[in-house]
Amino acid sequence: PIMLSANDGYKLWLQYYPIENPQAWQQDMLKKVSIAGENETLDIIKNELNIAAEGFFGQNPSFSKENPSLVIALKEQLPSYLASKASSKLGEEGFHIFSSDNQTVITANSQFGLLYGTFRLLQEMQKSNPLSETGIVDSPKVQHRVLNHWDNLDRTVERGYSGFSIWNWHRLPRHIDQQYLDYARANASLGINGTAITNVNANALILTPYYLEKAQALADAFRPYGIKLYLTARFSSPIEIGGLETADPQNEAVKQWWKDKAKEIYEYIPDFGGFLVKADSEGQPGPHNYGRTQAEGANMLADAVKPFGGIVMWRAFVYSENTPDDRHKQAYNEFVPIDGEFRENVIVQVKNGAIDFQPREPFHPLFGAMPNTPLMMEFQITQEYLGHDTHLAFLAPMYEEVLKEDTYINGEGSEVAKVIDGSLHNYSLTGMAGVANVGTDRNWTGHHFHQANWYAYGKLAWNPWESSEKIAEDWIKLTFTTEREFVEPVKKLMLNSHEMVVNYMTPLGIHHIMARSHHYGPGPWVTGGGRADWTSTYYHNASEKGMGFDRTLSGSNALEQYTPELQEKWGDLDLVPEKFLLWFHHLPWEHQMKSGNILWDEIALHYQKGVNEARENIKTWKNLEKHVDKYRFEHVLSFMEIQAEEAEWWRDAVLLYFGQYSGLPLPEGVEPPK
Ligand code: GCW
Repeated sequence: PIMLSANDGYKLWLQYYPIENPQAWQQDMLKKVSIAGENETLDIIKNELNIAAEGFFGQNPSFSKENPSLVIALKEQLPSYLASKASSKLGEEGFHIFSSDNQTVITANSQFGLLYGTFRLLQEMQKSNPLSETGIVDSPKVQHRVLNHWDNLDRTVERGYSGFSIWNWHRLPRHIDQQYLDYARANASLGINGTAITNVNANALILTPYYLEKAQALADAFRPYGIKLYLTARFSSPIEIGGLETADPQNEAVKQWWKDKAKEIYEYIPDFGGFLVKADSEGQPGPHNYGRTQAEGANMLADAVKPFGGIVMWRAFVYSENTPDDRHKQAYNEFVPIDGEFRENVIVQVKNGAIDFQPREPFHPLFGAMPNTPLMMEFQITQEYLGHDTHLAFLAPMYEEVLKEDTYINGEGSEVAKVIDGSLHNYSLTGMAGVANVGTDRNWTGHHFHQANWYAYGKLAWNPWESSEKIAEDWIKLTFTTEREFVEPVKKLMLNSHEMVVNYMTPLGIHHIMARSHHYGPGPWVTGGGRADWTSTYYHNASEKGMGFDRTLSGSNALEQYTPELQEKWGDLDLVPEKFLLWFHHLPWEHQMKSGNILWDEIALHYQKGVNEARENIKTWKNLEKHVDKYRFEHVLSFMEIQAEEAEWWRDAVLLYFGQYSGLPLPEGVEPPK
């Protein structure tokens, strides 16, 4: 049996493991540190330097103003000869790390800039990257970098696979658990500056004094880390907790109720970030209940928080079973006509794809289509449709694929990332949300490697142009070791892992064929009974004639929601990337693929490929045993074995099911089902 050790993963990417044979610059830098001023954030910085120096070199820095090796100060506090060397482009949250004579300087315009700079410097040290001549100048490209917790007040987590909610409502507000601070610290180390702590399928009770007191305690704990707190607002709250008869956004009493509620919240939390809202979707109440638009609903809440500087993040995940149209088209149809009707402090939060966090989706057609309304990205970090906790899937390549896709809205070079950083339409508000995968598991995220998805989200929210390769490499070095023999194979494995999952779950544009409601494992057979748009057959349309969702002119024509450049490319069988083939087209089983195979064979070979890759990962990992502590080694191995076994389950289930329709034998190289 293995005893739990310090390496149970709790320390995430902040391991600060000993630096072997440290170079002089590494050791010297943390010897004598001068920190200008005193406040809680500076205390956090000090603490961080202590933990890091202890971990790296087994020694603590001395904090002194005399001859410091490291100077941490706001720009305005620096002596002029240093201030003149600091970049003038730091903004509110950016930082500059540079060397001058024998000193290293971290400077910024705010405490939080200093905090981010400190974390960055420590990360560079752990990676043994010496500072370049110019040092590091960096600032976030997105304003609101927010985690969304789908955490319920009873501590269950919707789509959460890493234990229970870390918010212990029973002990709050009096007990502030160390885990809250560790959570805030981990976020700050990535530059995440907001957290919406409650489920978007919201419980109105969170807005009552009993819970506001608890939320206040969390907000107080997070504040020195630069993290703002947001709450989800249930649209029917005025009825449920306010005693009103309606929640109609045009009703004066309702408007006043929200204004009073906002005022009350700001008494508890003076820097409250604002509301996150899911309305008119999957049974949630919303403005539709009163014949009002999404803008009318959002604006009412926006007016309420406006006097206090709050914002409303209004989700575009609006679709209804009563709309005969392809679900793919509904959000676009609903929101594009009201572009420009939202208040200035509303940002519309759009999932990366039009359906729902599938292993692969083309980008959501709303990106680029609302030049007059700020849009923010919503990525899912938790793996609802990607094997939950046990299937290793590094999601940065999936996020990157969406961010770097060209919308062509203002001609070539109109990437989704430019919608998100605001540059394409000059948005005054920008943001990115990540649906958190954090829970009470000792290692926070279930699978050790899924810590990397939290990390990746943070890095991409800071800079949507960051590459997944860099993210993977940095994360591995910070979390495990800098040894090349470990870093290279693990990086390769991670970078391929999302595609591997696509291969054994939903290759070639197949989507939403997971088992019903829990979405774990295959369920292509899920038909009828309940909502059509929650069944697999709605999406794959398999029959003797073939399979796929025809979204071209002959079908739902969802393609029309994209620019002509993309319509041309994705609508044309010769041009459409095969990864989107069955997303946009319904094709016969004998359709000729680029490889020369027919569609059926190609599908089968993808499933087999996914299985082979999952098996291969086990071998790769076993070869790396000597580089990893026993606990993490065994934990990851055990999950990889589950994954390989379940990749087979996927392959067998899906091929047996579709095989009934294709009536074709499995091609050579595909193992017969067990
Ligand atoms: O992905 C789907 C999930 C729901 C979720 C919903 C949403 C919070 O199956 O559990 O509800 O999306 O994003 O609102």
